Amino acid sequence: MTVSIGIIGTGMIGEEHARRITQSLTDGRIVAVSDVNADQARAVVDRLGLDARVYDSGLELIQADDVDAVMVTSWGGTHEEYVLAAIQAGKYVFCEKPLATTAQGCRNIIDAEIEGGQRRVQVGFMRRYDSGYQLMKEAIDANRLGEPLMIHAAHRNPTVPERYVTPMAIHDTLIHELDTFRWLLDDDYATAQVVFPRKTRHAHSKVEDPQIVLLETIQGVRIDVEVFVNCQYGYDIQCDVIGEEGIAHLPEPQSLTFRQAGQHSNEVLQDWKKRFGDAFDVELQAFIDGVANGTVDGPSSWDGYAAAIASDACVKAQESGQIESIEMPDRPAFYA
Ligand code: NAD
Ligand code: ISE
Repeated sequence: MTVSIGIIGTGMIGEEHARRITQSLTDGRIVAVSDVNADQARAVVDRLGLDARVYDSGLELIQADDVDAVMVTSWGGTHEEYVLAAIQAGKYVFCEKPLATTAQGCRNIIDAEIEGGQRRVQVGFMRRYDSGYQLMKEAIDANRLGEPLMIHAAHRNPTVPERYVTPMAIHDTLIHELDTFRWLLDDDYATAQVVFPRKTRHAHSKVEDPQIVLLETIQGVRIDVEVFVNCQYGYDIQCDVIGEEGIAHLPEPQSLTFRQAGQHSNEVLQDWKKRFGDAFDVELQAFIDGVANGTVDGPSSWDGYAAAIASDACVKAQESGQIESIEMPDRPAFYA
C-alpha cells in the first residue's frame, strides 16, 4: 500500500520530511500541502517537483478524502488543533515535537485518542531512532552498566533566531532530552531545577543562555543537562550515562579526522538536519509502515504528554529558581 500523506507547515523540517518521503523512503507519497504562508507551500511543491494539491487551510487538508495520514510540522503552538482535527477525522498523524506546548494541550489529545479507541499519533521524538542512543538503551537494558546513577548531558546549538526566548530552551530544545532520558531509563521525573550561569555575550536580550537543568527521576537518578543555544562552534549533543559498574558515552557522529597544519582535529556538525538525518529516515519509515499496517506504535501521545509535564515544571523552575516537583499520573492501559 502507498500511504498518501498531507503535510501542514512546509518550513524547514516540513520540507526536509517531504524531501525524504519523496526521494529516500518507500511506500509514502505527498499528495497535499498547506502552510499559512501559501507561497512557502507552493515553493516547496515546485522545489521538490511534488504532485500535490496546495490547500488554503490545514483543517481542509485533514478532511481531504485522498489523505490517509497527516504530518504536522507547523509551529509548536498550532500542533494541538491539527492533531485533534486529524484524530476526529479518523486519520493517522505524525506530529513534530512538541505534541502541544502545554501538558493540558497534550492531555486533550490523549483524551480524544482514547475516545477514538485506536492509537493514531506518533510524536517526532526522533532520538529514539538514532543508532547511538539505541546502543545506549541496549546496554542499559542488558544491565551492562549496572543500575544507572547519573546522566551528564549537553544540547548545544550554534545560534538561535530572535524569536527564540528563554522558555523555548525547555519546550523547544530540552524537550528532546526530557523524552530521551525517560525512554533510556524507563523511569519518570520527580523534580526539576534550572540554574543560570553567567550569560554569553552572543545571546540576544530575550534568551538566558546557557542554562543548566537538574532533574531527579523517581528511581533517584540525577541528571544534569547543559542547554547552550548560542555556543557558536556547532551543533553538539552529548550524553554520558553513569552506572554502578560502567559508563556509556553517546557515540560521536562519524567524521574525518584531520592531521593538518600542526593540528589533529575532527569536524563538528552545524545543525540537527545532518546530526539526526539517519534517525529521521528510520522514524518516518516506521510511521509510514505503521499507517500501512494499521499499527502506529512509535513515541505516543502519552510520551508527548509525559515530556510536556516535565517541560512545564522546568519552565516553572526557570521562573521560581526553586526545585519544582513533578507529578506524573498513572499511564492508561491504552498506552501500555
Ligand atoms: P519553520 O518556521 O521553518 O516552519 C514552520 C512552518 O509552519 C512555516 O512555514 C510557517 O509558515 C508554518 N505555519 C505556522 N503556523 C501555521 C499554521 N497555523 N498552519 C499552517 N502552517 C503554519 O519551523 P521549523 O524549524 O520547520 O519547525 C517546525 C516544527 O518542527 C516545530 O514544532 C519544531 O519544534 C519542530 N522541529 C523539530 C526538529 C527535530 O529535531 N525533531 C527540528 C526542527 C524543528
Ligand atoms: C529544534 O527545534 C530541534 O528540534 C532540534 O533538534 C533542536 O536541537 C533545536 O534546539 C530546536 O530548536
